Amino acid sequence: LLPRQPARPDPAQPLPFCPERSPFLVGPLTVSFSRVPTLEQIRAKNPAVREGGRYQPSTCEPRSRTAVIIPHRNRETHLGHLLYYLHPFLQRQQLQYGIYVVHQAGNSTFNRAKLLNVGVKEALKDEEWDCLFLHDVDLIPENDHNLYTCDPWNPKHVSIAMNKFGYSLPYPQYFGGVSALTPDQYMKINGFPNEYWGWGGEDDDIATRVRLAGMKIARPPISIGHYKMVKHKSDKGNEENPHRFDLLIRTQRMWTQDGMNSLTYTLLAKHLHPLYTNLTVDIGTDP
Ligand code: UD2
Ligand code: MN
Repeated sequence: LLPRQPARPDPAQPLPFCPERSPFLVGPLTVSFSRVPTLEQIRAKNPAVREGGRYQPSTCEPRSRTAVIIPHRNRETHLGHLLYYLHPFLQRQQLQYGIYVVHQAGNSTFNRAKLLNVGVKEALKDEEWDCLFLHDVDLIPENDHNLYTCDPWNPKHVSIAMNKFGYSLPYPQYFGGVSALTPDQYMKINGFPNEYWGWGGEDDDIATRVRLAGMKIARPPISIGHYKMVKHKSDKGNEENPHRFDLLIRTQRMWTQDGMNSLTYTLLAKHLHPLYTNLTVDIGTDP
């Protein structure tokens, strides 16, 4: 007589929800940039990640489907560090997730906020994501209790304590680095501004949009929102935006006209890399 086989989950039966608190969380993490992992090494450590950088838990129904959207150009080393830490981090949180890298084509001035709008638009064509994580490529979360889920009521600013600022919030309205919005919240603020070319200002514009749309900024506890930023110099093609203060004066007038409802771009390529979905996009040039 053969021993009875353990019951396989019946594909017709819905899986139970994942527990409210994942049993795999470990809390504070040690993050080091001394070695740059190769993409092969990262793949080998994350065998359950599917093409396009997608994952979902096999034994339970995730409590959030989260898209991580990363604006990118010419930061391959940083991308390696981020993917190395982020894939296991998100799997320990038992999330369904996808990672999108939005790559600005060409050499004209960089535009972080517009790239994020493109990422949101494209990601929502793939899946009904519950939560959008807008994520600098060079910021690594240092505590996995920092859940990559959204606040149901308010846009969440997540990278609140960075090594770069002595692990404290630099100023109350600060919204740079990593933030998380539901698609509804994202549309309610008309997305991010498209008109900030070069470094700076766009994050403060977004914080103002949140307020003007009648919401507040949610934040995780300061002890949990820890991030380590890879040290870097300022990039060629992302010089300080000299117009940022003029633009910030106009946010109140402009936010309903400049954003998701005025977004134009050309998607040049969409490639399902084993560890992320790469979107290469022509977003035009600084006028
Ligand atoms: C701060 C904010 C950032 C943004 C920026 C002003 C923090 C931690 N972050 O970042 O969210 O508000 O100020 O615009 O305070 N990038 C590329 N290639 C480039 C240039 C930029 O990939 O050539 C991407 C990359 O994801 C990078 C992000 O844009 O992390 C922000 O640029 P940054 O890291 O140079 O600016 P930083 O650290 O002052
Ligand atoms: Mn940075």
